[in-house]
Amino acid sequence: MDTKKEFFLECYKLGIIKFGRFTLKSGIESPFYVDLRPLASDPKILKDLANYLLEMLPLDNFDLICGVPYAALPMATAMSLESYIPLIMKRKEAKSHGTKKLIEGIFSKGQNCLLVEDVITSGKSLLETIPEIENEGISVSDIVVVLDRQQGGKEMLQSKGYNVHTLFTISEVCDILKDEGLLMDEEVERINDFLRGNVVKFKEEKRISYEDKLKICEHSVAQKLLHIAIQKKSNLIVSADVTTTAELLKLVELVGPHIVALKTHIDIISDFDSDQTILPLKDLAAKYNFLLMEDRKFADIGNTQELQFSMGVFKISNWADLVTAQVIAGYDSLDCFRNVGVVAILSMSSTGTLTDMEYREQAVKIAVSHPNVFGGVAQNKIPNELLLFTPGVNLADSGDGKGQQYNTPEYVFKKLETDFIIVGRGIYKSDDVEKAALNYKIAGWNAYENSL
Ligand code: 5BU
Repeated sequence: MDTKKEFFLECYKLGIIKFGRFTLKSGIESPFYVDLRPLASDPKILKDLANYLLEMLPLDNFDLICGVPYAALPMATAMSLESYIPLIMKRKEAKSHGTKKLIEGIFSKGQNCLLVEDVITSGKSLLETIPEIENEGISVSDIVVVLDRQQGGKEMLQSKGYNVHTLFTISEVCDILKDEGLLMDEEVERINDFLRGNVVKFKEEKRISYEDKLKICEHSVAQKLLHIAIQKKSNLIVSADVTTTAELLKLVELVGPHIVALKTHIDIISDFDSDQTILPLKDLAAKYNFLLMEDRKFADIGNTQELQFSMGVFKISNWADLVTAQVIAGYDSLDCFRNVGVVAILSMSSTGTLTDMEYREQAVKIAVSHPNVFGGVAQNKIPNELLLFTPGVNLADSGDGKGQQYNTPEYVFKKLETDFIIVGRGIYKSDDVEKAALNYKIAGWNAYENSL
């Protein structure tokens, strides 16, 4: 094995190139991602790298060395130490006080400086850096780069009269990795496609089926829901946001055969009565084989939630199979939900919701680690070990004028890989409630199957 190849493989072990699917700053999707900063953490590699780079260069031409911040700074320093060519440093931004200098170190006008860069892509950032050095009266004739991503940067700079020396190109690196069995043909093809300037096609990741979910979602309520979904060929949850017991029971008679769960806001039922409301509801749940999901969105300290869950008028703990809860009060606040499954609110469907990415990340951490939680309500993908419930689903409308935002079943299955759709007004406000429920059931099931 030649030594340059061996050297690259040593570098590769530090994790400087990753293959997969990455979104670049430009928004373009790339099949690989390069970050050479880890090289500086291995002194032997950094020293060898400096020597490899120096070997390629007409060293007598240079009075100074300068690295483009930040990744190339340690590389330029190491090259200076190995070659005794003095180092200057370029700031990323001029100091806001004092000398306002952009270039630090000892230099004089007319000197020629070797510029060091870790990776060259389009060459645009180098083109911005060079004048900042030239403005100090220093000339730049040569640029040395560790890895050329082969996206036109080298050619562009050469056309402007700069000599660009590159240690590795991405094609060369792919060949080495392919030889070593570290890269599959398919990946190499994708990379070549990308380098040719084509939009790269990644295999659409497939969502996992309800059968596979059964293997990873162990909570008993998750198991029950998944079994019902498979049995009834339905992923529909109807949100029964009606306000009297009679309306509620009438609605359930119509939608019961088509749903996996009925979602209630039990506190909007004006004539609530445990015997009149809950007993018949439980009978219907047994008759049509669906679960009862109380969308209480608990959001208090554990002690208060415990009381809200089991006491008061509604005694939710007596009848709900699953409840929704915020995780805002922290992990321990969820301990009180015994003998019930908890679906954590991870993000909301309404305009201006505060559930930004940072919140969601923290919320997901609690949800996956708490044994009472088996699912999440969200408008985004969540880890496979949780079941995803998505409200804000409507086939006819895109919003309700009060902040609600709707998507279609097709969209939420394909894009969010949801497991269950929650539909309220799309069904209970329909002229033909039963037909609407059946339509949503079919649309949801087709969307699920299409997303597999
Ligand atoms: P709709 O009529 O389909 O818009 O009803 C949606 C239901 O889902 C309603 O009961 C809401 O309280 C519930 N919901 C929601 O719409 N969006 C969310 O982010 C959450 C719950 Br959490």
